[in-house]
Amino acid sequence: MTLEKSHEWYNFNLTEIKSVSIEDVDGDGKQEIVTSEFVWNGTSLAELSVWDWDGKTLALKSSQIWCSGDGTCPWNVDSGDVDKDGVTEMVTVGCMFAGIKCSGHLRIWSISRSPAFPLYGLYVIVATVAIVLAFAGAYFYVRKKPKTTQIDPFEDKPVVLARSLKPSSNALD
Ligand SMILES: [Ca+2]
Ligand SMILES: [Ca+2]
Repeated sequence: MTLEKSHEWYNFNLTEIKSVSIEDVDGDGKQEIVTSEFVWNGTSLAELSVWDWDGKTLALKSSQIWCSGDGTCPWNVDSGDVDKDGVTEMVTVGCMFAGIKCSGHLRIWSISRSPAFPLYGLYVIVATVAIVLAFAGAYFYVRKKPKTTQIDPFEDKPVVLARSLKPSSNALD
């Protein structure tokens, strides 16, 4: 077994990683490492972190800390497109104190996607310009191409419409 990467970090006084999930949670076609952490800064906090690992560099892409009550702890996280809308959800489950009782605590998260329209709009503009240029090129090509003969409808034989481009020696005659 080969260790590819080791990363240690803390937030506030205490950070405990409780669980991990691997999924493409931001829709960029690459899988992320999703972790849930218990964090303590005098109050119990929960943290959800999304990491990018490209084989060389581990980078934190997104994180969220929250407190929903005393003893908040995200014991587990899993990811998937739960509602089949094309966006991957991250689901954290854990516990918190509600009064004197310890309650289950489930949250559903997602990463907002940048709208695809700007890129789509760019494609439309490029395609439109290409089509206009193609038509313009074809138009000027056809116009510049000299017509040499045309059938005379009355005599039913070819007549010469375009003569030689060389100036005639008796052009002024
Ligand atoms: Ca991704
Ligand atoms: Ca979804």
